[in-house]
Amino acid sequence: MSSSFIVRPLGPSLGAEVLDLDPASVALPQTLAAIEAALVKHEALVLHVPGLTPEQHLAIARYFGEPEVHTFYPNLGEGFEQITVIDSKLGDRADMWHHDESFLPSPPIVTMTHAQILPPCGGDTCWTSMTTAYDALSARMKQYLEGLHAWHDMNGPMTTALRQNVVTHERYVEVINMNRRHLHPLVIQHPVSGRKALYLSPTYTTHIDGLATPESDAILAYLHAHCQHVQFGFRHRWRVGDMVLWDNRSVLHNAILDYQPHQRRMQRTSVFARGPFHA
Ligand SMILES: O=C(O)CCC(=O)C(=O)O
Repeated sequence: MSSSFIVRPLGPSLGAEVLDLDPASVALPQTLAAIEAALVKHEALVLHVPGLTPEQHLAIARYFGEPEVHTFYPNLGEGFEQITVIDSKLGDRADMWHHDESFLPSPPIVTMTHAQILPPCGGDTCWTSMTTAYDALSARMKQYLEGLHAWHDMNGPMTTALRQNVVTHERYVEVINMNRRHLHPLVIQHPVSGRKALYLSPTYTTHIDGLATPESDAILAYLHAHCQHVQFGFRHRWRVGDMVLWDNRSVLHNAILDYQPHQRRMQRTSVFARGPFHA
């Protein structure tokens, strides 16, 4: 059994694929250490693992951190509660730019999604590199953002979901009452690479703490537009059996909703850091 593989970059800012991976070696510590190093470098990493078992999926997740049992989505059931199912047939999708659950005090650091059922075309996922976006800011803007914090809130997307009939009113009220919001620095530092990244999204970030509303709105509008420049992005066209891992401290992602009425079903796990989620 070989634990070595080739990493081929897929995008200039982020994204790479792992080639010649021995499927039997995928959950070995030495393979996972090499996958982790490639993930830190490339921020989103595609593995071609059609035969991946739920046991192997969880072994990969446990290597990176504490796998989450997701509050909102169904899962694979007993023994595999940490493997969440996102199935368009149930109305579930994530067609918005976001870091996973950034409204939590310590949001997931890595997410891994394994494609199960795909539409004939469409259903791609996009990522944007928040480290490259940060690097491209002017020195003046970097200075301005230093020390600022922004609120991340679950209520806005829940209201959108209610309006789209994706959640019931009972579920909406239940989630709103959880009061899921948290203040995070606008710029975080990756604990392994040391790179700085913007930490904000049009989905969850409501405002910058301590600024007047028009100033906060103008700065966030500028930063959201800046982060979505195509040159910071990477788009993956899925094949059944692909697993993409991404580092939520370095990227935003958005799963394009352009395939209805076809089905798209993914199995995914996100993991929490065992220590602080940023440096
Ligand atoms: O379905 C996808 O491609 C990604 C969905 C998503 O946003 C997630 O799993 O966090």
